[in-house]
Amino acid sequence: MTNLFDLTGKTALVTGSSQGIGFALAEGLAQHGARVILNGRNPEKLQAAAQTLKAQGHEARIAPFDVTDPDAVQAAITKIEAEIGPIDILINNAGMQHRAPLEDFPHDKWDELMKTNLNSVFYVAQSVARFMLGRGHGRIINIASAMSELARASVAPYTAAKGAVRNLTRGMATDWAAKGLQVNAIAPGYFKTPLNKALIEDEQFTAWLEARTPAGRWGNLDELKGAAIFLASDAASFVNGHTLYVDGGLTISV
Ligand code: GCO
Ligand code: CA
Repeated sequence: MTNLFDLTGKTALVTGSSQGIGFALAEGLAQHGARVILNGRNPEKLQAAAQTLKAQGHEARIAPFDVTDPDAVQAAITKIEAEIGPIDILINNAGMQHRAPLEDFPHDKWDELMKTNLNSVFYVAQSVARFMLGRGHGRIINIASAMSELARASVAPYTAAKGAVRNLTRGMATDWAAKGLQVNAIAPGYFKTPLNKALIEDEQFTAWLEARTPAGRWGNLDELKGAAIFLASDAASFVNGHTLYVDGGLTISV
């Protein structure tokens, strides 16, 4: 009986993976046999994260490049394919948050947020897909958000970007599924990550979240791994354009 979820021998690139959701997903894929390549802009943080995975007996390398710079992305992906090997799995996780009332939202912060949360998903997927299409197989997982479905005050630009990530995922699937690629998204609800530090420290927010979420709590980062392993594995060979919400029921409840 073959294990449909086994990722042994696969190479996975995870953007924004020195900490938070990206690191947890890289760890999850590694725990199921994948060789992982960690990406971020800070080589020292990446080295430390890779060291943590190696100490667990996993194969981990680093690829520091700026996912918002299309030329840097193209050069980095070409280098990875040539020097490390074919990328079988891409997780587009890099993202940022900036909270402010929309009427006061700075234009430069809007541009930075769109570049990091949306443009990067296009740039990295396009560069990686060019290689995957040549091989006739590959799996791309974009990290959307509960905010792909819901909205809340002070994060309208993030909400717009994550809504676009959900639809870009569908668009990628329609362009690339016939050529052997599966492209899907994971939409996390609220997890205790560095990106949410301000929220974690806000007791009022946690009280609101616990009341608003059917599961009644924040998610634990390890609870995101299963969705990534599934969508990265042969078990998802006929799943395309799907957004899988991992949110304790937040997006389906009133
Ligand atoms: C916020 C949070 C959310 C989470 C997550 C929820 O301020 O509402 O940052 O956007 O990060 O995306 O799914
Ligand atoms: Ca862990």
